[in-house]
Amino acid sequence: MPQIVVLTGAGISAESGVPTFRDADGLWEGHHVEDVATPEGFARDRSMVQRFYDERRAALLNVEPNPAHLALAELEQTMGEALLIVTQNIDDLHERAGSRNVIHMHGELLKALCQSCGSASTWDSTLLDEPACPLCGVHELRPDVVWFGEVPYEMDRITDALADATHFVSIGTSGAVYPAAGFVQHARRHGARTLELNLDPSEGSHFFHESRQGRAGDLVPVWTREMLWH
Ligand code: BJW
Repeated sequence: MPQIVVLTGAGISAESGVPTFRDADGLWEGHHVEDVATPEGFARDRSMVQRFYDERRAALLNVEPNPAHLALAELEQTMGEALLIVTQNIDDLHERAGSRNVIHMHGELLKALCQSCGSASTWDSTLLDEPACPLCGVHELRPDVVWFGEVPYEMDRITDALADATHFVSIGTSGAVYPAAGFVQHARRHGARTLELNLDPSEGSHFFHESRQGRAGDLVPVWTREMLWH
């Protein structure tokens, strides 16, 4: 049985209407990344960052999984736990498509993290109004997402899965952010066949055995059919 690790990035959700991060103007929905995706930016202007994530959380209600998310969920129905999705995305579109074996290495928009007691709670409303933590009652909640300089979630489980993988597939990520950008080399060193599916060649395209260019909604269903016929 093949062991597949799929890494997904913003490009897989682009056709669902979720904006990617690195636009031509270098801004992310009008913001500099260091202002909204660092602990320092949060300390400087807490309200602005809370509002930014509140707006993205609300926007999630108006988007749906696209054929790329659905094809991965269908592949999991056949492969079970032999397919692991490691997503850098904080949306819940993989889960809504039906995928269950998913690691959110950069956290989840629909969770709030208490800076006082450290617990994560399911969260679908706003944080700008500084609500109390449901567990400890302190008003110190922040989005449960991983900013620059913070350690991504479940790194041990991810590196073990990469070492065991027979196939590593990267979908819709620019390869500009570590440690995810280094996963291809780790998997390849341990013998995995590596494939990139992206609109443009990513920064690390040359590390892959194969790179296919196009929209995720077109490329992913073709690749999953190849795996099912394997
Ligand atoms: C399509 C498409 C379609 C479009 N179909 N494709 C110097 C050198 C090396 C590293 C560092 C360095 N200085 C600092 C670092 C480390 C730093 C880092 O990498 N910095 C870089 C800027 C260099 N990394 C960190 O700090 C990380 N932590 C860390 O390293 O801890 C140490 C440690 C690690 C491991 C073990 C122990 C300790 C943390 C990184 C956190 C990143 N956080 C963010 C925000 C999350 C919350 C939120 O979403 O708001 O994560 S930043 C942002 O970038 C977000 C994304 O997940 C991440 C990656 O972006 P992604 O997904 O690749 O999106 P884009 O927009 O860049 O690309 C989209 C791609 O899709 C493009 O290629 C398009 O062409 C394509 N596309 N439409 C297919 N339809």
